[in-house]
Amino acid sequence: MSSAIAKVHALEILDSRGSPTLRVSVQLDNGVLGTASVPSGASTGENEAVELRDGDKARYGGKGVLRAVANVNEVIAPKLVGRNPAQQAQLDALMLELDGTANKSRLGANAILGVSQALARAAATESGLPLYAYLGGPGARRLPVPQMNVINGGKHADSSLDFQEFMIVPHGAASFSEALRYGAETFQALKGLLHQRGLSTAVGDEGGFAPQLSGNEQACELIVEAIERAKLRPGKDVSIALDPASTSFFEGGKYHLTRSGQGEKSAEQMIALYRSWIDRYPIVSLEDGLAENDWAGFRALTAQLGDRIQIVGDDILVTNPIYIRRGIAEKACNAALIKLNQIGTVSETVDAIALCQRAGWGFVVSHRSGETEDSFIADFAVAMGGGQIKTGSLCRSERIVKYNRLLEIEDELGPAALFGN
Ligand code: 2PG
Ligand code: MG
Repeated sequence: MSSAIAKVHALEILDSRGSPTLRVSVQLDNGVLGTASVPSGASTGENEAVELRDGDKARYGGKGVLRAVANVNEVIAPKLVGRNPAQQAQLDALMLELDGTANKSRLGANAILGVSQALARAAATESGLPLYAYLGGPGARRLPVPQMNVINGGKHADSSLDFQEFMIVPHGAASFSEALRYGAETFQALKGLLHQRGLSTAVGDEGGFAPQLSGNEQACELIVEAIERAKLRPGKDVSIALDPASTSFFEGGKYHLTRSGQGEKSAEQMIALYRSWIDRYPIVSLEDGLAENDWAGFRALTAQLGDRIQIVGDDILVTNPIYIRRGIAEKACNAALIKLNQIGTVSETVDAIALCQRAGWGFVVSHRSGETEDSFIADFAVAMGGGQIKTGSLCRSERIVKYNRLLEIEDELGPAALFGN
């Protein structure tokens, strides 16, 4: 006899930016407990599922989540009590039905996701399996190559950079733990380099440095130098991934590189810029190189550069099967960023990934810029087996907790562990 859900309870907690979010716990009648905390983005896509906030300016500047908390405790919980926690798909569908909107705006995707993830945790514990094995089955053993955001700009930092994320990708390592070391050593080398040049080593939202550089390109130069300083080989041991998050500087049909003083550019000019960078720097992946509604631009970008690097859609696809299907049909990208809270349930996220897999696309399981001490995505990345994760820099515990969880999983798998894609 499997255990039934006895209690579902949500609490308002704070995320890594000090903004409110939810923690949800699901308790079973045999005492097993599963908890999950919900992340929050800053550079959000307009088609993401709705993060329900109170709008009451008297609390947290309107960012409180007490309505979402109440939706869990008063609307969702009574419907889940007595149900079997292992019925993830049915329970996720039940919450969608309770919500009744296309974008989860009634109950809030934050409320629904917290419950969905806590259910998975409780069911995993109940079944005696670690989360990655419960969600991924007995074959789940592929540790992901991390995209580590070591220089922050855009909406994540007050730096001089228009582009949001300059990441290092230690794909040349033989194992996850070795890759983590490559990343951490490059991060420390970069710190030394910035310090030496009199540049700030203060960090942005995802723990990457946020210096005042002369332009976006200088970030790539510094990273290559840091990789070499760490006695690693650029392009062989460690490469570069970019997430310009271009939606955030797109206005009136143009890309405005205002902060760096590079003026305004058309989609074609942006593609030319990326091509020139790819020629000169070891770039392997480009996420949101163009804005979320620039489908024509994305098609051109993928047609021109998609055979050289991974073209990842984040804001344009929002982990939503509707947009991923369109992206596949139009060849707008060749990979998707996967964020559970963009779509709002574990089941729908798994569906989104299945679409990518069937199309031969890559996918990158990702954190948000506002995170918590929850390491769910580490297990989720191994469960889904795509071989890629993006979870921030090599400092700040809300980022490191994911890396440390991956180390634990690697250790547990022992020689069965695989690395990369
Ligand atoms: C992104 C994310 C995560 P945010 O654009 O990929 O790095 O940022 O969570 O602010 O949307
Ligand atoms: Mg992005």
